Amino acid sequence: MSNDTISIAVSKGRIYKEALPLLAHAGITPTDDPDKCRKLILDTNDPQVKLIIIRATDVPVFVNYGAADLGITGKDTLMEYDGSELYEPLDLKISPCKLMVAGPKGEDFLNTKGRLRVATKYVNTTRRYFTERGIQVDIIKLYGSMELAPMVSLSDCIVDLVDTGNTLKANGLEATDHVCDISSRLIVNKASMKMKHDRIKQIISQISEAVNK
Ligand code: PRT
Ligand code: MG
Repeated sequence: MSNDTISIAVSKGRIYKEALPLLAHAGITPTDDPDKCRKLILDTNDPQVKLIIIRATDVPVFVNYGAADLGITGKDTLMEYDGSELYEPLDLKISPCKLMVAGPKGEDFLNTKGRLRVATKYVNTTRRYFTERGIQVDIIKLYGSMELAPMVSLSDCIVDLVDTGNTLKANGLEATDHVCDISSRLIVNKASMKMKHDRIKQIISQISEAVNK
């Protein structure tokens, strides 16, 4: 992409949809609909700005390597990614939820199990959380449907995102401990911040205005 183009990697799905009004406030409106076309790079009304629509976990990777100047993804994803070339200047306050420990309803698994088996997509955050509390755990990495793990005795509990709690409830689970609050963040590649400073600063301040409106 040309040197004066700004590319923004956005997590597809709910974060993309909730980010649209914030981007619009910064004068960025996609002219393609990712639900209707197969394009991975979307044009916008600003010929200098492109949106790259990718999986949440890939957003910090693209931005860390400078393949995108800016990125929008969940704090849950960012906590798992160890990138040295990223700034995180803005909490966008969209797609909020909580990262929670959850287990079979009514079971005191923290105190009755020996070495706890925890199924999660969030391996690093989960390890940090239990280590800080002096609790020894075996972590089982899953890529989805974590709620299933305790039901089939794959694990004693899970660490997963919870919004309404309906998914836990429907699967006989309950949240027991709060790991942290989650929302989506704007991230910036450090070199891009230097080289495209004026335009990026402008985008950050316009989005920030929309967040705090
Ligand atoms: O299955 P698919 O990947 O398409 O959808 P997804 O539900 O995983 O959401 P996606 O990928 O579009 O967006 C994921 C990002 O959205 C996460 O990284 C979070 O930052 C943010 N987010 C906010 C959530 C939720 N809320 C959320 N509730 N991501 C996932 N969920 C899931 C949760 O994992 C659980 O399975 O929704 C279910 C719980 O919802 P409740 O309302 O039943 O508690
Ligand atoms: Mg997902």
